Amino acid sequence: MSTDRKETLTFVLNGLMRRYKERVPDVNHILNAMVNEGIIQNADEIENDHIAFRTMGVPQLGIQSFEKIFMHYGYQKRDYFYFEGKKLNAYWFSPPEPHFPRIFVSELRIQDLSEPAQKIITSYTDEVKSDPVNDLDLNDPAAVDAFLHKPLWRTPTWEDYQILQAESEYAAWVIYNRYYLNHYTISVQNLKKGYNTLPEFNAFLEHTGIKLNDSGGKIKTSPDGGLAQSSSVAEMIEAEFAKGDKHQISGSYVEFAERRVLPQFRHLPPDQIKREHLRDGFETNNADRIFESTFTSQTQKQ
Ligand code: OOG
Ligand code: NI
Repeated sequence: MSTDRKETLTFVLNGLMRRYKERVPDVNHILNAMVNEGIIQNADEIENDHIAFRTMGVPQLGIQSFEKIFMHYGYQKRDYFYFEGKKLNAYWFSPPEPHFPRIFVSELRIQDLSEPAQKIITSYTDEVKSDPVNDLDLNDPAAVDAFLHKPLWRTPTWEDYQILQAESEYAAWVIYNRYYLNHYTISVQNLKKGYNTLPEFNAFLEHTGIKLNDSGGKIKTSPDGGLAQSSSVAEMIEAEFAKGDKHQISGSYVEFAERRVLPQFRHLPPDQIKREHLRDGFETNNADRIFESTFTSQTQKQ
């Protein structure tokens, strides 16, 4: 990969993280608590396991459009996931170099929704006449940064938001939040002893006042035991809808992941363990529950 592309990717990721930290005060709350606890000396030591985005699955948008951004920087498309109940498709993308985060991108299967919900969504997405990524100069870091943070369609009405939310919490999230970073993920397996497993790290998080998504239990574990994930409940943001209506809605959240050493590498001494020796990828049943971090069933729970 050329230096330019790597630099552009770094710029784009930094821009995403900057807005994300502003929108999700839990991020700095957790990082400060980790420093105070002596788990890390400073925030750059954190390994970001992956970041995630959500999209509307209409022909000119969706994964097929969005993925072109990160594939241009050397990301590779990996496994497909299908979420029947939530009416979603997703893929994960592996990074060009191991210090960059993996990316998880999902899209709403619009055609699986009711006729009225489809009409509402396309009334917004039809404003995007053609795939906007085709018109984007992917070698221009500022242009890509601006694209990821600009509205793709008009500001939704509160009424449309509520109708969508009653049928699909995911649809409501995307109609307002669009390509804002949905979450980043703190890797726990390389933290210091006492905090490097998910049960231990979660105990620390809850002690600092973080509310965890408990759908399917606070820790979601893959059947092979190699990938354990938890997430915070999304923080509420003040959203301004059409006609100046203001309401509190779900913003973004933080995830925590523990990847275990693959069986064939368990004989290696701990100081020789690298990313390629760990369980990679994602897990459908874990992901299915993690999506609910922005759902009312979690955010309105006392
Ligand atoms: C993504 C949920 C899935 C994971 O790591 O499996 C996920 C989302 O909420 O958009 O992040
Ligand atoms: Ni995730």
